[in-house]
Formats: sequence, C-alpha cells, structure tokens
Amino acid sequence: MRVIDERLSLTSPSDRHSRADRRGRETTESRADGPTCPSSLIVVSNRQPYRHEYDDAASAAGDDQSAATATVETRTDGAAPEPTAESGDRSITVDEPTGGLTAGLDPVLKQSAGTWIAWGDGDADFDVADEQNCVAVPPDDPSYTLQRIDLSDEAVDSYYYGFSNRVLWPLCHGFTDLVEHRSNDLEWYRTVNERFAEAVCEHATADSVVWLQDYHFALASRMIRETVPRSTTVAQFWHIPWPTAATFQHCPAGRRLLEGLLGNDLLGFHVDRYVERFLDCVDRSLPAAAVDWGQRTVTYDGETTRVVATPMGVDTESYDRNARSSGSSQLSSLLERYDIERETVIGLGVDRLDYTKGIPERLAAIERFLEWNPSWHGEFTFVQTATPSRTEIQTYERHGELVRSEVKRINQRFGIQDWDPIVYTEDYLTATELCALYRRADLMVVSPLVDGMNLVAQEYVAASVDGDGTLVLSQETGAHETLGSQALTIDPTDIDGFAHQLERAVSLPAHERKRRMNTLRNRVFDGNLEWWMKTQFDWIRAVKTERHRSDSTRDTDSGADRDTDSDSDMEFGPHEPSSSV
Ligand code: GDG
Repeated sequence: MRVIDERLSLTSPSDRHSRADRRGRETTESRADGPTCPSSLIVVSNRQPYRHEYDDAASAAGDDQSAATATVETRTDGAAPEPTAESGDRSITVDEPTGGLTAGLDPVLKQSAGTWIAWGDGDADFDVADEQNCVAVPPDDPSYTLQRIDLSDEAVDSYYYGFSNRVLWPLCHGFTDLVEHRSNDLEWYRTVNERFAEAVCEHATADSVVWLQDYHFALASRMIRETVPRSTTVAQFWHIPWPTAATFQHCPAGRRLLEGLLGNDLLGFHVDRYVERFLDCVDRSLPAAAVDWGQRTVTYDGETTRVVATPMGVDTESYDRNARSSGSSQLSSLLERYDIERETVIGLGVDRLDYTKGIPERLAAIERFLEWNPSWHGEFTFVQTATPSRTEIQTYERHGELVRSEVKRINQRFGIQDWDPIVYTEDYLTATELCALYRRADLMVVSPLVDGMNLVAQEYVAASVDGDGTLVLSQETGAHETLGSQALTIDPTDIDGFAHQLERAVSLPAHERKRRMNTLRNRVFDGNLEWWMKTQFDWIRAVKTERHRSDSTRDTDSGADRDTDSDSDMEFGPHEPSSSV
C-alpha cells in the first residue's frame, strides 16, 4: 500500500519524449515545439519532482555485492528505473513522485535550465544536496536546479496536515463542518510560506517568472512581490475550487489570504465559476481593492492581478500510448489478481481516498442498481481503487473505515459464490496497469461531491483507445464544464438518479457510446496538459508585457500627465483554446 498526497505520475521520464497522435500512431515530433516559458522559470510546489530515499532493503541485499557498484532499482510506481547513488554504504534510490503537472513541467524546466523549489521529504534528500540544499536534476542528466526546503516534523504537521489540509482543503470544497482550528497552524503556514518566499528571492532576477502551485502558498506571493525586482513576474495556479463568499467568510485570516494572492500578477483557476467567486470574495472583503469584472482584474495596493480560468488537461499522448501498449497478458494478470471474470461488464472508480471524491455515494448508487437489477448479479463488477492519502488526519482515517465497511456490507449482501459485486483495492497501480484498466472498463464512474477539475475523468477518455467506454460524471467537477454534454451526468447526492444513470450506462447502444467517446476524445486531446501549459505561459507573457508597459509609462510620465488607467488596461491575452474547453 502506498500513501499519496498530491497529484501522481502516470508518466515515466522516458515516456515523455516520444509522442503519439490521437489515434496512437507514433510521431517523430520532438518536445522542442512544446510549451516554452518566457524567461527563467522558478516553480514553487509543495511536492518535489525528484526525491532521494535510502533504500535499506536494497543495501542489505547488496551487501555481498561490490559496495561501489551502482545498482538499478525496479520501482513500483510505473516510472522507469533510476540508477541508485551510494552514500557511505547505504544505497540511495531516486524516486519521482511526479504528478500530471510535475511530469509536464519537468521538460520545460530542463529546457529553460530553471529552478524548482519544493519541500524535501525524502530521507536522503539533504545528504545529496549542497549547502544551499540544491541538487542538480534529473540525476542522470542534470539540467536544472531543485532547491529543497527542509521542514521540521512540527512544521509539516502544522503547515501541511494543519492549515493546508485541515482548513483550506475542506473550506475550499465547502466542507465547513470539517474545518479544524488548531492553535499554531496558521502561524506555521505563514512561516513556511516565508521560507519558500525567501528561497525564491535568492534565485529571482529582474527577468524571472515565478510560478507557484496551489493552496499551500496563499501567503507567499505577496511576500515575494515585496522583495523581488519590480519586473519579475509572479504567477500562481490554484488547483482546487474557490468557495462562495458565504463559505469563505468562515476562513480564518481570509483577508490576509486574499491580500497574499493579490501579490500575483496572474492568478489561475480551472473554471470561470471559481474566478467569479474569487472576485466576489475580494469585492466583499477588501474595500480598498478595485475589481474590474469585465477585464477580470483586481487593482490593490498599486498593483494589478489578472485572474483567469484555464482548465488543466492531462498528458493525453502518454495515456493513449500506455493504453495501446497494455497487452492482453497485463490485463489478464490484473483480472486474475482481482478475481474478475474475463467477460464481465466492468465499472471503474479511481481516486485518492478523500471525502470529497464521493465514494460512499457511489457505493450507495451501485447498491441501488443491484437492488433494482438482479439480472446483473454475477455479470457486473465494480472495481474501486482508493489510494490512502493524508492518513495522519482523523477525518481521512474515519472516511477510509466507512468506505471499507460499506464495500464489505454490499459484498456480503449481494455476493454469490465466485462473484463479489465490488472489488476494492488500496494498491497503488503502475501507470500501465492503470491504463489497462481504463481501457478495459466499460464505464468509468467519477462522482466527487466537489472537485476543482478531476484528472481521472480525462485520463479515462485519453486511455479509451477503443472508443467504446462510457463516462459517468458528477456535475460538481470542474471537468464537467467541458465533458458534461457527452458524459452521463449525475448529482452524486441523488442516489436514485445516480443508479438510473448506471442502468443507462450499462445499456447504451454501441453506436451511442462511440459517438459520445469520439467527441470526448477530441475535447480532452484539444485541452491537454500541453495546451494548458502553453496557455498559462501565454498569459504570463501578456501580464509581463503589460507590467513593462505600465512601468515605462510611469517612468516617462512621472510628473507629467499620466495615463491613470494603464494598470488595468489589459486588452490582450492568449487566444482561447481551439476546442470548447
Ligand atoms: C487536485 C484537485 C485537480 C490515483 N490512484 C492511482 C493514481 N492516481 C492518480 C490519478 C490522477 C490523480 O491520482 C488524482 O488526480 P485528481 O485530479 O483526480 O485529484 P486530486 O489528487 O484531488 O488533485 C483536482 C488536480 O489537483 C489537478 O489540478 O484536477 O480537482 O483536487 O492523476 O491517475 N495513479 C496511479 N496509480 C494509482 O493507483 N499511477
């Protein structure tokens, strides 16, 4: 069992350089035409792209081999094996706990020889780094700098398991009853944001672009803005929902968070409604801020923040390719492992074990479906992979217990000899295993109660290379804005309606399934990760240009008549995506 806390990788490093077109034909196109960042890029994220770990099991096993020989570890997360380094007589494995985003940004950083600043959570991380905690990565072909922030257990408990995941996560998803107020969490969150901001300032030059990721850094942007040169660009992407003003009022230090985020030149969300809610919260909470609803800018404390919606996509080519290359033997061994009959109709759910993902509601709908449809007993199996996450937090622990007990109860209620309706696993699947399941699944059920975007729905579509699967999708996901019209939409809390959509999904005619999936694939490929990054970088270029323009106007007009509107005069920006994303 592997505990995961952030976005995960389905892309091994070697995968990233070869590409396939939408029909899966290999192309020779290089990544040189991929998204390029305007200037030297400094990425800030909680999770790091490369993690160094002592591999004591391997060291012990290798005792009778030459201590000087570098060994190659076979890893369980689907990424390519990395050579191990040696530290004293302990061997070190380089792990890539990369996510969709991490996998996408890594080549951009390599290309621009940029800097990545992240929490060093590997037990060997600081033993391989220099005095500034920097290490050149990737280890086999170093091309950019990873600076690791060393956090004490207390800092991690308060900043990560505290304010980030006991306050901001539930609050932004609208679970105000789950918000926990612990005395030191906010202060540690501020301190850790300050540590990251200081690290950024050590690297930032007048031409740098600083790009922060997610809700772990709501206070850092303003700290950075106040220290770096005026012409440095500061941008942030908020990967989770932004709550309504009524929910946001429960946020401790809400005004400080808004002020922090308004330290950015550019602030990105997945979809329009989060942008609108953010502007609404600013409008209500910060009287000194001027919100331009038409331009979607906020001018506060003499600086302007552009707020944009750019829905994140997945690395479509790698899912397509992995699905095509997943052979029948891979699928057979998975079906054998989980004791699933080859001919059965398969429903699939893939989630972090998180209370926002609507897993109990999904199980209730499956139970209702089975009550109504005895003819499907023995013919339909639902596979749920649920990877434990944030288990230090009691709410997550309890949620896991609830899910496990519901699976058990439903299986006891309907199971017959040789058939359980639900196959539940907390195994962490490799990228190819996951894609084999995506490809084989007749229906994919994505039922979050609230979800910023949801990458799983898009991964399923990208891996549905036979074009005949059906997506059952919650209306409460960001992904629904793009995919909803061709998916079977559900309200995850309406269990009867949900069960009806499951009935519909298992009986959709083949031509209907193909028609829907074809459109879904076009949308997911058009708005993929590469498109998302390119659009982000286009926006960054646009705000950078505007900043230079308004600065030179300031300089030349100082003392003379000045165009006082110049800060909000942003009639520019990247083109809209070619599809309906
Ligand atoms: C946040 C926002 C937003 C899961 N089990 C395995 C595995 N996974 C991978 C999936 C997918 C990822 O985990 C989960 O991504 P989601 O987007 O569904 O959800 P969050 O982790 O909550 O992500 C979300 C996202 O940020 C990006 O902005 O979409 O709204 O909450 O990639 O494939 N991967 C493998 N084995 C598993 O067993 N290999």
